[in-house]
Amino acid sequence: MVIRIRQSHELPSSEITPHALYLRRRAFMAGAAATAAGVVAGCGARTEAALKPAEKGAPLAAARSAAYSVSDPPTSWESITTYNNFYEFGTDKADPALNSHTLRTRPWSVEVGGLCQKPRRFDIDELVKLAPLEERVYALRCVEGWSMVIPWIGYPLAALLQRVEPTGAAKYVEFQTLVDPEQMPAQRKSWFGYSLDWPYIEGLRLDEAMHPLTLLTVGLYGHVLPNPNGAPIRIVVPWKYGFKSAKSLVRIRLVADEPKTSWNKAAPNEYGFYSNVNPNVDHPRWSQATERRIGEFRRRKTLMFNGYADQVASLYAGMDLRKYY
Ligand SMILES: Nc1nc2c(c(=O)[nH]1)N[C@H]1C(S)=C(S)[C@@H](COP(=O)(O)O)O[C@H]1N2
Ligand SMILES: [Mo]
Repeated sequence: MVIRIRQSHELPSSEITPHALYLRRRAFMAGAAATAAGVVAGCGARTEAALKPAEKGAPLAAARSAAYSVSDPPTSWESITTYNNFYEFGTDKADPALNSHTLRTRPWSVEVGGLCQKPRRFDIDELVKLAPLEERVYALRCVEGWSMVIPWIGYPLAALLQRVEPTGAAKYVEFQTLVDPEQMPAQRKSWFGYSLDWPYIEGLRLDEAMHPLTLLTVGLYGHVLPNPNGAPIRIVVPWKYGFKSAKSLVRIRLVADEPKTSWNKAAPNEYGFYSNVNPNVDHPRWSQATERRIGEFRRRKTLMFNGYADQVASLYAGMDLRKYY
């Protein structure tokens, strides 16, 4: 039996760790009982540490884009930086805030390559200046059934992809997160005995990647991106479940075939490649009709494509969204 230790944390996380529970159960069934017991011990030790919101890093100036912002009030900095999914630092919501101080975000570079005319490596400080920064207040809907409203800073991924000139053979884009167990403790083999395969891989169809809503993201709330949110650079795809928005990217590749993405590999019947937010297609283990907006009391209805249907529905014209979930 796996016992959950309550975190000393303002948000009750008990009902909303289905990603983690799945992996935990899978590891358990594979005979990793000893490791599972270790998890409990580890959690107990960590509850001693106080959970603090991320310190604000360097300010990052960006004008708010009205056209690409929702009007809902943004979730607090504290919640956005202490209630995270970032499995490289552990599977509990508080783990990224407690453990991500070991991530070094300078020097940092991102290799952009694959099927393109001008593949190259970009230094992070060059990437931040590659296109005008905008603030965009986006809704984020996690597949687990909670949501936030987050004022990101970045620019469309399209601006970067155009620089490298994708060839006609490029049909998809693959995103890779850093692998470094020294910096990302949950990548150590000894950590839990269950987790995802590293690197964390996500992907989009090329037209999705080129859509103006798809944001290459380097900041949050007027400051550089804090570590728990995927510093120094991540992708944000607001009409898809949050796990599509891969953090701490080191590699972006243009490819011909649909990338083999981490969550899809872990549980293909639960997490499809597309993973568009869709209240009409339930997860095999729970309904997707409603969500809990962090900071609100009552659940609210989940909107088709997370409220971005006007802008993105045409990308999926003629596709059976039950098949391509
Ligand atoms: N590399 C990496 N990226 C990731 C994840 C992760 O575990 N590792 N979790 C995803 C999930 S499930 C969600 S909901 C969002 C959460 O983003 P946030 O913590 O900035 O709100 O990040 C996504 N990106
Ligand atoms: Mo998520």
